[in-house]
Amino acid sequence: LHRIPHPPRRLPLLGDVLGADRRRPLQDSMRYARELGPVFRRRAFGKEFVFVSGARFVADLADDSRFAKHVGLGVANLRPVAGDGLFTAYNHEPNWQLAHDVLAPGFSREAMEGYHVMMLAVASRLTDHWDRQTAAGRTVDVPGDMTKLTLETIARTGFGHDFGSFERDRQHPFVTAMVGTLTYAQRLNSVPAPLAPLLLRAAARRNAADVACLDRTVDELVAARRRSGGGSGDLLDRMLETAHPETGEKLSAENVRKQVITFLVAGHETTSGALSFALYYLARHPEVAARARAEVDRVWGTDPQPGYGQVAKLRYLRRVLDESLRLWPTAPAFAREARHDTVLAEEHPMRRGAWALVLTPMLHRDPEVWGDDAEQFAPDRFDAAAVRARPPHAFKPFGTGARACIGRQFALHEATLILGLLLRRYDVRADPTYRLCVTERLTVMPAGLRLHLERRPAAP
Ligand code: MNH
Repeated sequence: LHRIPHPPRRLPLLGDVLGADRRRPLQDSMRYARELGPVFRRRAFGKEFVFVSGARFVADLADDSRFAKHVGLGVANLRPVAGDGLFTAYNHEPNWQLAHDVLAPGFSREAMEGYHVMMLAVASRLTDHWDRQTAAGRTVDVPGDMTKLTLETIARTGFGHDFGSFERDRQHPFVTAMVGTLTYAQRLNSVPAPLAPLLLRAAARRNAADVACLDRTVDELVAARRRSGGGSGDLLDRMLETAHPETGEKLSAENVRKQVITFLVAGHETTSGALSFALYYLARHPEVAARARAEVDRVWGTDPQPGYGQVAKLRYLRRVLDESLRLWPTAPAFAREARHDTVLAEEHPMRRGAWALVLTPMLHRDPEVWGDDAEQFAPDRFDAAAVRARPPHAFKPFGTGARACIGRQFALHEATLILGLLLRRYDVRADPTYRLCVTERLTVMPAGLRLHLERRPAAP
């Protein structure tokens, strides 16, 4: 450990906490990575935390035979919310494998084709809303409306549920509670664990109320499904009815509750951020937007309902999305622990159970892989030849290995579809005074982003 660089001034107990930006722990750590390099450590409340962002080191951490997901920091803090649900389960918990095997077919190609039509239906609620805003000469609230869209999409496709987000003046209480729990889980990292009940007493009480709200929402949703006696074979049906193909085991009622919360949250918050950042970059780079729009016009024509297979054909638009996820991967860190004593990249000895946090946005800016212009938005980095020329583990917006994102294809399909529909329908203009301001609640989001839209005359 002593060979790993750390910030110069360190206080007893507090460590490197002074001067830290407690509302933006990720961007704070990104600053340290820029100063201290691809592997560094910070000390807080008597503990050392190792941060990794060099592609060479992350490639080694991605070796599943030596490393596995570590449930720590923000993820561990979400255990009271999501329990042994898929995202927060410990590797050794039997419910992980059980739920993974039961739910994975819910993300197969056939399943995705079924979601596509529902995604289009939700998209039309967004464009109806944006048409009205635009006709009234108003700008649109990008992160707010992307959150409505992605929540309705996962609720409809996965659970046959309608939160009515676009018909409400304020966001749904489920979203308020979710943002509360994510913010609280992040804040827990900024105080010494034993003092948390004291220092965060009021916040802890609010958090308990938020968790209760999430539980209540989900319990009602599940009860409604049980009353109606089965849906269309969606994620919720799988959770409630499907037995494991080998063991015949089913998810328990308590575990179903945690999975529903997990999927409703993980299934929309990060996709909302990804869409918001992509729209930010599209508005800032008119030449990129023009090229992407020309592709949509060419591939989709004026077909008002592009088919499932039409989405993956938007190759350039997909690069725009990848490049946005490179600069701002919306789940911006993941942790890896050593499965047994090992040496990281033949340099740093790690004991069994020792772990490190991968700072994905800095991995995605490693100049050795991405070049000296790594901070620039340039979608052509993702053309096929450039991707082939890069080492395999340099781009990790969906994590890695057995515990990587199960919803990746879902998110990419939804986001590409929506960006295609929006580019075809509107010209987007950025507010020239807007400065990118990234808020953090374990996830990242471009705060306060509003866009000025104009309907394109001939667009369907
Ligand atoms: Mn998703 C795991 C990023 C969309 C459901 N997701 C992860 C991880 C990352 C991630 C990173 C791994 C975290 C870790 O190692 O600790 N996820 C994203 C991003 C998007 C996203 C950037 C959108 C863009 N995720 C989605 C969607 C769903 C989903 C959509 C569901 C429909 N994600 C999950 C679940 C896990 C996960 C569930 C946990 C998987 C597991 O551990 O088995």
